[in-house]
Amino acid sequence: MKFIKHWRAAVATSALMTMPSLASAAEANLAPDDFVGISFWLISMALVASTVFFFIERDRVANKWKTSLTVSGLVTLVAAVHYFYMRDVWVSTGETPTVYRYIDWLITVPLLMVEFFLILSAITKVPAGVFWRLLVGTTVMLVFGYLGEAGYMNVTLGFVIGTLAWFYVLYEIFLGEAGRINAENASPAVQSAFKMMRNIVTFGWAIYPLGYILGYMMGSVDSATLNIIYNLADVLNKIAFGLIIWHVAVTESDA
Ligand SMILES: *C/C=C(C)/C=C/C=C(C)/C=C/C1=C(C)CCCC1(C)C
Repeated sequence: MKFIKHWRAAVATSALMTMPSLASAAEANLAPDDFVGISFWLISMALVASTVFFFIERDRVANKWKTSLTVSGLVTLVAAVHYFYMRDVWVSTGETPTVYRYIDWLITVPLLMVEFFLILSAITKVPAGVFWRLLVGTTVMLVFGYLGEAGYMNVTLGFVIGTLAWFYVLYEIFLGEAGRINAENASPAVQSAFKMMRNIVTFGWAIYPLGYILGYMMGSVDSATLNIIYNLADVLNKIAFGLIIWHVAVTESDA
């Protein structure tokens, strides 16, 4: 108890000491009319809450579903930390934090894709090839997108190769082995989750290559609009995607 009291006092003192310096850096604080900045804040907090939710709910589902929820929680955790940085870049400079987005995507997108393998693995035996194709396909998509956007290779070529890799993973989950295993072996609940997740990867994910074309290649969308769209897209593509998995895990565990 004594220790906690001292510790509390220490925290309070150091908080007071940092306050003047924060106040003097007023331009680094969120302005009430900075709606892009506010959207960065909102999604940061929603991602933190989702992470806690997925990790706690892991207790509630059958063993074979736990890995899926762990991965959902890791996706929102990694994204939350990146959003803290992106929010700071935006609020203090008004610039688009592209490099943080790509680092975030490089970790979270392959993990999201591997969820297809994991939910099928909870119900049947799935060849490791499915895992690797989903992982490598998404990684190639992002690496070439980055090389194009950062100017290490021709912008259009980077975009074309990235898009082909996206089509490749779409093929895998619609018509390839993953799609077939789902159609032939999955319960109705798993099939319906698989379908919703597949639609997210098709339509929700299309926002990013569109942003690349309109925002980066053509310059016809301003960076504020683009950031709001990306921020909202991540609510669907990371949090709602995780909730679909949570829902099927709970349904199948209770069955
Ligand atoms: C949570 C973040 C997600 C789901 C991000 C997804 C990003 C993409 C689907 C990016 C796709 C791109 C292409 C299909 C072509 C090349 C340019 C990219 C990387 C923007």
